[in-house]
Amino acid sequence: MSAYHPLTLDEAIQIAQEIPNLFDEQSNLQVREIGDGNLNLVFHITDSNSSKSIILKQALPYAKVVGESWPLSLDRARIESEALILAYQLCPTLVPTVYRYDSELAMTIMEDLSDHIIMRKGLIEGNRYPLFAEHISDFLARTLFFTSDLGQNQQAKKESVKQFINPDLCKITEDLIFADPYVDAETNNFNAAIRDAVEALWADQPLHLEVALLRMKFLTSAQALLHGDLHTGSIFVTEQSTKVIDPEFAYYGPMGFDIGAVLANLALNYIGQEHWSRSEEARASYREYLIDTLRDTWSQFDTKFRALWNEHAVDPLAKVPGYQDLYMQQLLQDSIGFAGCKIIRRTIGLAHVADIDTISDDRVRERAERLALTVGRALILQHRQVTSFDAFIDTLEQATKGVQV
Ligand code: SR1
Ligand code: MG
Repeated sequence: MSAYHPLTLDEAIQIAQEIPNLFDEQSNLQVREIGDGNLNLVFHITDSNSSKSIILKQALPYAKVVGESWPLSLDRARIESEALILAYQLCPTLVPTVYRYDSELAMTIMEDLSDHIIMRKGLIEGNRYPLFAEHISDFLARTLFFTSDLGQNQQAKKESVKQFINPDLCKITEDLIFADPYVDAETNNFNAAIRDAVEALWADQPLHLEVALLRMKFLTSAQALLHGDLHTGSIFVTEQSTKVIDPEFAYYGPMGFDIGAVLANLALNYIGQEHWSRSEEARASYREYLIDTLRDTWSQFDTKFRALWNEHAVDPLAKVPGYQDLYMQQLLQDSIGFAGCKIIRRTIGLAHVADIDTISDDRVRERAERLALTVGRALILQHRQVTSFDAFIDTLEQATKGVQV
């Protein structure tokens, strides 16, 4: 079964059966295709005679969300499996184990995380994840530090940059996050009720200037190996555990892009709580939990990244007085700017988030969408002046108090 083709259910079972030391001969394998993302096939394979199960993920040669008219390189499957393996070396408890990668079939076989829930779903259900900030700040600090020029040999890093050149997937981001939402592009997808606010964004020259600067950074800054798509749909959680999946967008880019993705998606859930069906008190309490998680994520990341720097930096100028503080301030500013871009793209661009899209009341959904645009725009416009993470929280809370439909 060597030449590339999308696998059938039977073929997925056959492949799973042939993996050495995984399922035994008495196994009775069952399979379901469960891919609900935008790009790939995902097979869930279980043995009904034992508790064993695996995930087989196969890249399609086009973007599933659009169809064959949007071709995509199968090399992203290699990038995803190599990024997962690298992340496993740096944070073994925070990513699934990769059992096998097959370049011909563009397929990765990995640990099944069915005992976890996709974080976006968990947040929409109103669950709390008390260890998430600790875990994700570990993931961000370790993956970003040790793949940067601060944390790895600078010649080795250049080889690694080559390994993770990912033009097709970067182009998706360049278009869908840093270009299309700011013009009347065909890929845009928004609620007709907010057209006035969208047209205002299309005409907003000061905003476009800031987006151009962030886009330039995404295009040119090979600061560290990024996950590249670190939203809450790429994170599995339980109360005790966090697992980052799906790094097919991995490439060497600006660190703030990954940090901003986490911040933006927590903020999108906060914004989506406009639809809260429980008591006002319960909504306020859940929003407080999200604010605490946002604060803890940034502050723990900041502390951990600085600690890694103090202990492990290999750059000969790393100890220059003042360098670390300026570096961290730049990271904060980048993270806030990228978070703003991500909030806007998830509101009016091609791919949305269920946190807002599933709000059934039209007026409430419209209010949430307007709030998202207000927050995203404010974050982008101020990002180069920010000196404290409080600016992110203040923007979110003030805008929430102010937006009326
Ligand atoms: C065509 S792919 C649309 C989006 O899905 C992925 O999760 C990325 O966020 C991408 O931008
Ligand atoms: Mg994905």
